[in-house]
Amino acid sequence: MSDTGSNNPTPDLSSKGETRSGFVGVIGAPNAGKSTLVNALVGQKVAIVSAKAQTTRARLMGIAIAGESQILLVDTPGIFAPRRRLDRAMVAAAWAGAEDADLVLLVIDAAAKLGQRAEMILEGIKDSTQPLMIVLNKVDIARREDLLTLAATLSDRLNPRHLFMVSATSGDGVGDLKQALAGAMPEAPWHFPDDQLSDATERMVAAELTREQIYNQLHAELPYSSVVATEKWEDRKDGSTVIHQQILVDRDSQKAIVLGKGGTRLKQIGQAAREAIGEHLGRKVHLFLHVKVNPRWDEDRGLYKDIGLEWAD
Ligand SMILES: Nc1nc2c(ncn2[C@@H]2O[C@H](COP(=O)(O)OP(=O)(O)OP(=O)(O)O)[C@@H](O)[C@H]2O)c(=O)[nH]1
Ligand SMILES: [Mg+2]
Repeated sequence: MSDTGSNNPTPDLSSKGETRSGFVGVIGAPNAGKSTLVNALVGQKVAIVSAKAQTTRARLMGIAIAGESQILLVDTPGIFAPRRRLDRAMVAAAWAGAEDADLVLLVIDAAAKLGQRAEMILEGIKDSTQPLMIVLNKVDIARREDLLTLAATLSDRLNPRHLFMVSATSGDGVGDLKQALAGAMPEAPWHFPDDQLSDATERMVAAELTREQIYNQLHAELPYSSVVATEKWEDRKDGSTVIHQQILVDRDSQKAIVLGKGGTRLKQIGQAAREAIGEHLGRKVHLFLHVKVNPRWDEDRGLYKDIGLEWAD
């Protein structure tokens, strides 16, 4: 993942009017591959990814550079019919990511049917005023005839500026997409230093990396019933960092699952997360995970701020 807060100055090409920079709202149904695609465009992992739907919870910006263009990719939570307050906040964050953008990039899972969720999004963006590009993702596992039908249907209904067929995992077609995005950015000075890859703070990234392990190592509904909060962060003189994170779950039975037999599951989650966080920070990390039951974490305003979400009424 990227490092943030760099002090490097932005190259001063702006005075000659040569640079381009703008925001791309990356939206789509859960699991369409938005975060994988943002990582592929940036060229580094800035967003966590999992095989489970509803992995991304808050907006996160990944920064890609192509020639003189700085492409600010706003990865958003998948759009679905919200139930809980957290769901509402996630869906609101997704639409806000599209509203504020210079261009909307709609990501469709070409290996799945255009379901109810995709329909909801098509309805939602049909009247948006920004230019639209469509990505049919997962071409590596989609059927060719489905791709052609899907492309025709979507072009007909949404009249996008471009439609791309890509595989975010293999990288197929991603270069062409990046070039098109670069060319579509408005002329503007770069908004961020040229070595910054994301807008997430180290704390947020660390919490996300632990959550990614929860998604990867635990099954069923558990990931959706949990949240990772940072309790304590200490950068030590010896160059290492001590991080205490709390994993909040809804129920006692879930706490038992996260802990595993004799605490083995939590240990594995902690080990994998510590390695990932250490690699991201580029220094030694001491990670302490605490599991706490709080059936009302979903209603805790402070937590929303912690994970980068607006409180949804
Ligand atoms: N075969 C294949 N799998 C892909 C591709 N792109 C993404 N995936 C997989 O699809 C799953 C979901 O990917 P994510 O990037 O987390 O999807 P997302 O749209 O960000 O999902 P949410 O954050 O839940 O909305 C992961 O298992 C990815 O590895 C692709 O091009 N081909
Ligand atoms: Mg995602």
